[in-house]
Amino acid sequence: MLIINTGIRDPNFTYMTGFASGLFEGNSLIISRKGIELLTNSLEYEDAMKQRAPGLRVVKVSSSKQLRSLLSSAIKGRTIGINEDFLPASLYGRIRRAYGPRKLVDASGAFSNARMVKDQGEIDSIRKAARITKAAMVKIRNRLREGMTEKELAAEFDYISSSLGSEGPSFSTIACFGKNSSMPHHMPGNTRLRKGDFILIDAGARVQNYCSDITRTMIFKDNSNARDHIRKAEMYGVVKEAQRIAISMIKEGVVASKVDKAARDYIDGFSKGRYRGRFIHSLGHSLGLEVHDGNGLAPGNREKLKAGTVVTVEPGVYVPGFGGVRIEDDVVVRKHGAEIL
Ligand SMILES: [Mn+2]
Repeated sequence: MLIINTGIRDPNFTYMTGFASGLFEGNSLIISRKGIELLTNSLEYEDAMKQRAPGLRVVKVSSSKQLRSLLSSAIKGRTIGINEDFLPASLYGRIRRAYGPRKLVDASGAFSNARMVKDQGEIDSIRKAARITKAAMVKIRNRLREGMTEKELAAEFDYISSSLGSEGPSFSTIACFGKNSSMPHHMPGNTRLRKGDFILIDAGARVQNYCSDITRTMIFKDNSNARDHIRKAEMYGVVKEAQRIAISMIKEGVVASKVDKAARDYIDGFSKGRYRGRFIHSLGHSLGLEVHDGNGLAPGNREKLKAGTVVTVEPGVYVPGFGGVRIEDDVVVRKHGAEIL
């Protein structure tokens, strides 16, 4: 198999090397029955040698001619697995033309299967990342002030998260005020925080490259409009209960779509269907080196949950023009239940 990074690292490069730091721009990884070989350059060589695990051979390539000859001898006439989910079409074409493989086959499925079930070290990293994000969610409460913008809140959240030990956000922090919270992927803008507003924060940290993904929804101070406040509290309660139902069902062997359905049925059936159809995305996704690391708790997913898989559980209720509530936690599927990270 051949993994080639572009300006960003292929997540499978990270998976195979375990490298926490360094960019390894344009570097190649050749994986064969003989072992793993990293073709790097003088820019990254020291970083590679420092982090090198036993079994990884590091080759410092000093010229493009040398690189071409190394790649050619590895590829020519052979069937090569590549990651079609990552490799740009331009690079794919160049490999085919320049190195004459017998065949290029997609290995992305094999990688995602291997990555799906986590070992204890991987789970520990996700747990640390989840704890950082949850601690930041608590700390941010003291920074909330009337008139602040969503952008300011997102920036302060990222600062707190970094100071608690995150290597960086696992995706762009989502912060929504008021009715903006009815849009699940709203990007923080210049909307200012007002009394009685929903505050929805969806954010994640990275530890040893592993991601967390947590959402919390709050109501900012009390609202003079008591009817709106009761409605918001009700929405929160519905989502919280849907999440509880879903988490209580999760264990090894349960069909993924059934967990989604249980949460969805509860939301749809609440109070004669007051929120029917207001849960507009799937219940959760697999989490790991990437925020969306593979199949998850989605309506169409007939797979049975495997022990050691990490998934998000994130029901939501969205009422356009009014606001939305989402609550998201990360859990490990275990033999007899879910472990909340
Ligand atoms: Mn998520």
